[in-house]
Amino acid sequence: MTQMNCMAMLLAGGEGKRLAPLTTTLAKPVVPFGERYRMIDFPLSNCINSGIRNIGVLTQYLADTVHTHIGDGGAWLNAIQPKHLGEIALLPAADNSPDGCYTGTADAIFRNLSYIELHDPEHVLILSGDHIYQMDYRPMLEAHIESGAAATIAVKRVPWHEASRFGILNTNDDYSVVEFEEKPARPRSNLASMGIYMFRTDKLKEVLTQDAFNEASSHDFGKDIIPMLLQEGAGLTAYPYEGYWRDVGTVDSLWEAHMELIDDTFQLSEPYWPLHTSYTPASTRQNRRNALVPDDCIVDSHCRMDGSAQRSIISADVEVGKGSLVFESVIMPGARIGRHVRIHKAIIGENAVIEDGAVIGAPQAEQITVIGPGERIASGRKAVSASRETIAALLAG
Ligand code: ADQ
Ligand code: ADP
Repeated sequence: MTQMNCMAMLLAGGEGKRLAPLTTTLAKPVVPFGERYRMIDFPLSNCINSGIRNIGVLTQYLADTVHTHIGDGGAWLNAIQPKHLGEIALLPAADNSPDGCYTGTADAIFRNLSYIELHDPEHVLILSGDHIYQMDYRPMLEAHIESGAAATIAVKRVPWHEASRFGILNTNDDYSVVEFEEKPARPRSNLASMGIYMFRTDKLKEVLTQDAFNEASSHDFGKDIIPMLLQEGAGLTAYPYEGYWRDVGTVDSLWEAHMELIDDTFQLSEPYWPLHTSYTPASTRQNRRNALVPDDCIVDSHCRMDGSAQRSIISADVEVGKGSLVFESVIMPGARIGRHVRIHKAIIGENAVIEDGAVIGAPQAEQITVIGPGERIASGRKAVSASRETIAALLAG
């Protein structure tokens, strides 16, 4: 693939309400993942590893938190040779839309068509900022070019009980898309759109311009653009992806993806597919007690682990005090866990402080307990997510 025939536009402006309280002070794409990465590191690294080095990052909600993480893009662009080739450009709604906001994902790209024209690629890859996967986009581009499609959608089978949170489609044997429904209440298939689209640039411009003048449209790829392409009979092809992929837009899926990481269902970084990030641990001290940590945990080398843990992620710059037990939980970077704390089935946000003797979550809890970034749980306090029964009882009055 030559440098110039494909560029990427990465949608990183969504609010991520379903990840609250992790997204109260952070945009969803920069929510931590693994022991020292953030979600957006996955699509950015995938681009760099696939040879795509011109990337526009569209930001809106808490845009500064994304901008701070990306900086000048050097962490990704300079990770492989030749250094400084290409660019990662920040495209905030505040600067690129007349009223200072993108009204939807399609509007976000529409408002930045001039940025795409500047690079003049033949194809544009549209990506989300909240997916955990290691995908080589080159075979998708090849399949897209070979089929001659106006647009190609990456697809994957998902568990049936999750199908209604995705765009669901049906294809012919040749992978041409014959049916598409965005988040159907009663899905007729479990073949899901991964929200990853490869467009011929001329077709992208045409369809976005047409959509911009449609007042009835919500200017969203899943709700408006894909159904419109299908309706007008434009060539729409599916590209089946076999590797690990997870949309981590909900607390449950974020926790489950971390447990899959522990179970070795996938690796964060492979020699042939490195994961790059700009995060550098604040503490320079290496954790010498790592040898004592059981195999079923991922413990960053820059943390202070004086407690015990099972099936958990202990991130960079975390401190866990003596006598504390962390079970099936994710402790995000910089969190401080005091002594004799019990944590079960929880996600502890960045820089949260859990004081001595506090109890977070419960062994048999149905729900994941989430402590927000910077939140403080006082000594001896209990914090447990309400069970479904309790919530049902509260709602019933
Ligand atoms: P959702 O995941 O619901 O469905 P959406 O909320 O539109 O997709 O977000 C997609 C990406 O765009 C996210 O990275 C989000 O942060 C970003 N985004 C949202 N609004 C934005 C805005 N105004 N400006 C900039 N960025 C914005 C989509 C598809 C489904 C598909 C799933 C797969 O619509 O068909 O199945 O992705 O995860
Ligand atoms: P949630 O977890 O709340 O579903 P998303 O980021 O996925 O969070 O956004 C939900 C919906 O709201 C999507 O359809 C998205 O396009 C839309 N949306 C998100 N942010 C904005 C925004 N700033 N302006 C307009 N629409 C938005």
